[in-house]
Amino acid sequence: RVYGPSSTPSHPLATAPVSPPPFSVDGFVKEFLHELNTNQGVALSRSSINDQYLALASTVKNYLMARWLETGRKTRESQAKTVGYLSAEYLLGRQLGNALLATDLGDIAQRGLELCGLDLATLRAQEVEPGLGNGGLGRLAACFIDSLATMNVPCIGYGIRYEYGIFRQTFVDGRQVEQPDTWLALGSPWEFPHPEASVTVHFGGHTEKYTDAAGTERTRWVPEWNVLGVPYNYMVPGYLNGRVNTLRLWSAQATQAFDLQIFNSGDYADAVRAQTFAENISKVLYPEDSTPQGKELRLQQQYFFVACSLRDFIDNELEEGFDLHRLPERIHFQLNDTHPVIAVPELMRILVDDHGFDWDEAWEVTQQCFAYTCHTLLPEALEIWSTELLGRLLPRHLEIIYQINDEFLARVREAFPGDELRARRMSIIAEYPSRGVRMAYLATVAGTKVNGVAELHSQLLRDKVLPDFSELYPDKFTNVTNGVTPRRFVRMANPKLSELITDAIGSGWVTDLERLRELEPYADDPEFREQFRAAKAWNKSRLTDLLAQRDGIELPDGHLLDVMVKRLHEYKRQSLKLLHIVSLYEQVHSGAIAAADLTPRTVVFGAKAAPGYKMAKDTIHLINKVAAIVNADPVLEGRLKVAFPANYNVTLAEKLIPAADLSEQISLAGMEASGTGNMKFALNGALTIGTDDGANVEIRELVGDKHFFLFGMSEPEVAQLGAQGYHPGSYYESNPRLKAALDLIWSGHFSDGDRYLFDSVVTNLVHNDRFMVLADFDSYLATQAKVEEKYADVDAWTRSAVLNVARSGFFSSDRSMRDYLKRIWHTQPVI
Ligand code: B1N
Repeated sequence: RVYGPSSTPSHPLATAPVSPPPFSVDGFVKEFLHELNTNQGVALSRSSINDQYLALASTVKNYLMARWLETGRKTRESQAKTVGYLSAEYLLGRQLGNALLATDLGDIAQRGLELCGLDLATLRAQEVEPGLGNGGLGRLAACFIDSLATMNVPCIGYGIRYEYGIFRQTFVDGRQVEQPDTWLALGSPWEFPHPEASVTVHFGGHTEKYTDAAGTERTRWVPEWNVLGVPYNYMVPGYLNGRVNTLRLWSAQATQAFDLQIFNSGDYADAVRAQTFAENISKVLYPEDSTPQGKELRLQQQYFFVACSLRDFIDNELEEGFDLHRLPERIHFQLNDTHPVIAVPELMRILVDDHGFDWDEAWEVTQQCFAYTCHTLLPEALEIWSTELLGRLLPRHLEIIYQINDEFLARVREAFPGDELRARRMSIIAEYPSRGVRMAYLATVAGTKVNGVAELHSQLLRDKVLPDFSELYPDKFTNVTNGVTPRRFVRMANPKLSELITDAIGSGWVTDLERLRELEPYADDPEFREQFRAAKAWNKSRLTDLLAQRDGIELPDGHLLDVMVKRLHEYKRQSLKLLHIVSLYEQVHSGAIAAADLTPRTVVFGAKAAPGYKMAKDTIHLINKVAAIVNADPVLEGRLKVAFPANYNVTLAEKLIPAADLSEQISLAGMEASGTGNMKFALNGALTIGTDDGANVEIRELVGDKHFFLFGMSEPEVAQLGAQGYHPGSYYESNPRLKAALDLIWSGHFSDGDRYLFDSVVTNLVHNDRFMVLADFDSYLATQAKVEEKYADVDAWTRSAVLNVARSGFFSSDRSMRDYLKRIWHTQPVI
């Protein structure tokens, strides 16, 4: 192994710190050229942009290296408890800009590259972002590890190094077509593979009873096949604080034993197939969001990365001489949704089968090592693994889960004697519609804490999803409202606004976002407002340039920029935004309103649909069709425009969000667990039009009703309407404006006369409408009218925008991390 004392030689130089290159333009240039020549093997005059980007990345890494090694030493020495963040997704975004910011090398790099005749922005644009996540859940993990590094908290992020991340979205005739994300193709300068520290992960087979030397009956797992997990380390630099934490992502490889066995049977082709089979495990990210797929490969992925990660941490502990009974003092594993929950029986297996713990002792330790974050309320998003599949893939783990469940149900029966219905409801094993393991229940039983991701979500989690559990363990439940990193999403993405803020209140806000409060008085300062508008205008023109070059989209000047970017999902209600657009179009063409009376508005969509989610893909197709008609319409020229750049990702978000005037957060109340895009928009000075859902509730409370456009039913109203029976058809019949918009789509107006193309979308809304789009339509349009009224008053609008920034400091992921530290992990920064 590479880690640990056994591999540390005693030579005095062994612990000498490496020194970073000199922090000067000359030092930088020297290092850059050295990297270009020695790593890329080219002279500057013969180098490609990719060579230059890779050399620049290496140069910046060299500045971080001493700090990374020093962080490792300090953490070991302090013996502090570490946070082990277990997540199947990390949606990191580009690394270079963030590393330059964390090291304060931006200016030096820019000047140094200029001396070489190169342009920093061009090299930055060469980076392909690691898209190892789908949406909010993966991006949240990336924000959290950024905050922990910045706050000097020891953390190791564990996950999967997918060879293909989230697909690249293209549009062909308005339809989504997925292309593989080849993020590794041009080199991956940010990772450090350690094949010598690989871990073997077992699958399949059966279990056996045996009697050990002490005469105790024990169980062992006799697995059938295995794969290797190869760790790849990534630096997670804190902001200007010298700390660099580690993200360790696992890649699957065939083990030699596996190959040889088949190889010896003489079938070369089979041996190669075996290798492909093993490597499939980390091949591709499942592109589902909020609705996981119950596929065998997905369970393999989950167990693969969790087994590697536990093994990695535990082996290290043993090498450093720690006793596994003390594991809870050394680590708290945070389970990012149910995807890593198989870690619970895995830790039990390690302690009981591999280290001879007795069951109760092992359960005591295990229970203290985990906490669980739930990210959803959608029933279909709660993972249940069939016992047939689990038993086939992980027979020992299924036995352990049964035993955990037996003891848990005994406890339930003790607490509620005679209440057999309750015991059945709470069983970790579901019996209907078929036998399966409810991973959320397992996590709740096993963890020290269960948290939701916004106040409303945590309350609904307690009251509606896990009510029996919150009755049994009232103290287990807590809330931690999500947050976003101000480094990437304000300081880096919005340099003009950052400069303005820093000029006004100093630079402390970057690591202490509540200090944005000090901006409040500036909302009444006309000169500040003018500068604030200038920053917004700069962001819009930067976006205009980008979209022209990236997508051939032309953004008109001077429009209200109305942005809805997030995964395409029925509950998020992109269809409501679309009906708004269609209705404006219809009203103008039916003569109900004059085009000249419309507030000039450009609506920007960004959304990927899960490849198997038909309704979502149809909605994308319809948005593109409506956009084509609206944008080509001379009557609406200069008044209404719809832009749908393909392949929305972190990189695009960084340019799009700072340019927005209006943030669309229009999910049906009670459906969006938190949302984090909503926070990014508010922090960048957009006003929100939103329902009382997820973190919108807290945004509105903080920024104030006057600076937030609330519409739609509240969660209790939604529940009531559902209970009394919701009939979307009655809204269609009774609201002429709504009917006209839906009929226009139905008539084939946006589909070259084809009445059937979007029939499923419209029929679904009129006859089913699970997310009550029609019920909220009226309120949404009325509130959009208020948006327009306010937008006409430039000063009032800007004032509200400034106050949105000033009052959104709460939504820093630093604050989220402080809450986790206090309420869940009980660990301290290491200085
Ligand atoms: O997690 C985000 C929240 O801000 C969003 O409201 C929430 O929708 C999102 C299975 C998920 N919940 N569940 C998922 C993703 C992938 C997958 O395979 C579920 N993502 C969320 C952060 O808390």
